[in-house]
Amino acid sequence: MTSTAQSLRVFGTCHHDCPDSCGWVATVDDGVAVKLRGNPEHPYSRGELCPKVNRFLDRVYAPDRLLQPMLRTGPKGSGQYAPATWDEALAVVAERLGSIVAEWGGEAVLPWGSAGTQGLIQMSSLDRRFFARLGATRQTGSLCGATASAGVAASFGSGRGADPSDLRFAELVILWATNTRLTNRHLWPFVEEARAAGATIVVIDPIRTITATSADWFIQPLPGTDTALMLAMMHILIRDDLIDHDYIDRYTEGFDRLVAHVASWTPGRAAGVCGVAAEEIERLATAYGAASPAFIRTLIGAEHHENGATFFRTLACLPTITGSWRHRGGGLARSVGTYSDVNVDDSVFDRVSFPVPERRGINMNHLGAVLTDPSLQPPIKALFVWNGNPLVTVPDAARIQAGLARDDLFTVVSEQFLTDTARYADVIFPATTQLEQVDIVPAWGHLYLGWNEPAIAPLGEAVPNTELWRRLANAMGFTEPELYEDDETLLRSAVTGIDVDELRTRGFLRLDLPEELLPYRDGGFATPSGRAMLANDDLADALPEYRAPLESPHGDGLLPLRLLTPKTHTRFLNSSYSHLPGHGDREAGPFVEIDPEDAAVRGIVEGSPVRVWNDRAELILPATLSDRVRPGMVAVPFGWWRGDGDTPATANRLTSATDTDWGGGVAFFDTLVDVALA
Ligand SMILES: Nc1nc2c(c(=O)[nH]1)N[C@H]1C(S)=C(S)[C@@H](COP(=O)(O)OP(=O)(O)OC[C@H]3O[C@@H](n4cnc5c(=O)[nH]c(N)nc54)[C@H](O)[C@@H]3O)O[C@H]1N2
Ligand SMILES: Nc1nc2c(c(=O)[nH]1)N[C@H]1C(S)=C(S)[C@@H](COP(=O)(O)OP(=O)(O)OC[C@H]3O[C@@H](n4cnc5c(=O)[nH]c(N)nc54)[C@H](O)[C@@H]3O)O[C@H]1N2
Ligand code: SF4
Ligand SMILES: [Mo]
Repeated sequence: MTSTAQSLRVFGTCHHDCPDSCGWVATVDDGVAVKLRGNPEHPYSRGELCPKVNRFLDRVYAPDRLLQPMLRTGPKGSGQYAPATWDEALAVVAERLGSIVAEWGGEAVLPWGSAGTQGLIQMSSLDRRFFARLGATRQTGSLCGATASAGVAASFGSGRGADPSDLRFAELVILWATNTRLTNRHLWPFVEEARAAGATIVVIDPIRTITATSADWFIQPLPGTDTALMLAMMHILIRDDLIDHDYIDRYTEGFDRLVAHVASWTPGRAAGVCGVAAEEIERLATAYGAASPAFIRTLIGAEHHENGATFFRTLACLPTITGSWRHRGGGLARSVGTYSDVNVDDSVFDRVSFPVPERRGINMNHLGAVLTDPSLQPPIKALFVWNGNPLVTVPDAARIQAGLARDDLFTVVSEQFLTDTARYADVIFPATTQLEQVDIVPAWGHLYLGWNEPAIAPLGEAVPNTELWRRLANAMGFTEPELYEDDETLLRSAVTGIDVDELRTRGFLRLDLPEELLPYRDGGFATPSGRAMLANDDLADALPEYRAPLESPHGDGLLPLRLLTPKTHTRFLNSSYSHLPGHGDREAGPFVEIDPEDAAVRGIVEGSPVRVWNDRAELILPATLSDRVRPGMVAVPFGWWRGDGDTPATANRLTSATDTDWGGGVAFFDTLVDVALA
């Protein structure tokens, strides 16, 4: 922190659920933040933020920020509230919660928190202790990341991979199921660095994204079919001996079984599954095998399929049989979040001295089903939502809406804005933004920890999440001291081997890891044998198997079009910002992208209002005819919310909440719809 006569400059770190965790500098005049810029010293984000956060101060000081507790006065969803004091609102919660727990037991309470902030303590810390003390149902599952991690772990014993920025040393970079320029934009300069040094950039995505149009080579498989493509690549790599026998002998197990398994996965067979020509698969495999080294970058997109974990497990085999792990610029990178374990141990937040009863777990992705399940014992009678907007971001959202509308459900939401979810709350507590709260931000796209110093005092009566849990504990009459730890104590209790004061002064510090990460150069996989498992007998499929999506029924019948609902807008962060004026895409409104062939047979022209429907919901959207999608599929951007509680534009009303194969994730990209003129 530095100051001059007029203004203060305060280091912070972006809290958004985004791999980049950019460093920033806030300029504060007389207690008011007047400027927010990227911290030019930050080694990864290098002084740049993004189109969303360049205007973060508009969000912080938005006229519709929630700055007081609110009690519902109208019907659920109507958005009618009266302001209340903290004492009044806490008393309402304590009274309702007390009687619910007395009548139904603690498990009638469901916590639902996501990653609205991914700061160490404001994402999740005291909430775990508070809900353990209450004996509430445990939140399990994951909307993001766990399936990818579990998939890689099925091959490597852990989800760990390469440092993404090492792709600058590669000769061939495959951006596989990731929209780098949109979702991970600060990695793009490293991609350009590789290209400037002669690398070829390949994008593999069913959608011709802005990243695809910036690549040298774009491959467009049908959604959910990549495993077939990978099996055929391995077929070719083995057939043409583009593999590293020494690496395979020393550091892997199951290779002979893999060889036998991929023998039938000819390029022709894979072409029939994924809709990529056999010659293109040949070229891809050959380029991958010949490059020294070749780097694969993937992130989250591909996990949201019924075969999502299998995608990652199979992908992990590619750099392993080619031995590209030996080289900087080789291997496979996904989230590097777990590397922060070297300096951060968030399990301290689970440590309590009081006895905690056995508690059931409920997968956060099943929200719609559990809120509407009359047979659930005990039923969910109280729901807490913070750091998330599930009515927009969780699949099967029409069912969630029906659940939230239940008169006998007591819903508490902590928010910065009156989101579609918050409109169903009985009690709303106002939440601070990152400018108003202290935290340490572990990153999942790079290897630096970020410090976040509060730049301004909390606006109105907003409080950080940690303070909310302390106030709720107090209102409930709980006395255990670990429920009341202050933020500084929480932060210091969870970090080790790092000088917190230095982190605070500099704004960021690299994790205590070698400069050259090279996690599997000499084997060292986290499996029982220390070898990468090309076959894994603990899985239902010992060898990576292509399984067509929708093998398990989920009510989509035989509708003809596959619906993808990915992140599309540079100015949205999941559902955040979509209601703020000036965040551009808002005015354009949501739309459905359809291939001209699929449009023509339905009499649809550019701009036609169309019904996009399945048995879960129907959206009426303008059609955009586009070669960004291929025939047989359509795309609706994710993240819109309308703010009147009716959420007609939310893509997740249509999506499937089916589980992924393993890992606790959700397969919302395996959704079938049909489209017709409205
Ligand atoms: N601007 C912006 N940035 C963001 C976000 C945001 O909302 N807006 N969200 C942040 C979050 S929470 C996350 S998790 C990351 C996600 O970062 P990414 O994983 O990069 O993004 P996604 O859009 O989830 O998915 C990436 C791509 O996967 C493709 N895809 C879907 N199914 C398949 C498939 O079967 N095969 C292949 N090959 N590709 C497939 C989609 O078409 C999409 O283009 O982005 C983060 N960054
Ligand atoms: N169809 C479809 N569905 C998806 C995805 C997709 O690509 N397509 N992506 C999935 C992915 S990868 C993810 S990560 C999820 C994201 O799902 P969510 O995490 O629910 O999404 P956000 O829209 O980021 O909601 C975060 C909310 O937290 C609030 N918030 C921010 N900071 C704080 C704070 O400090 N305290 C409190 N109390 N609140 C705060 C914000 O105002 C915002 O409303 O969505 C998933 N759903
Ligand atoms: S949202 Fe992502 S890219 Fe934008 S400032 Fe935050 S961390 Fe950086
Ligand atoms: Mo995510």
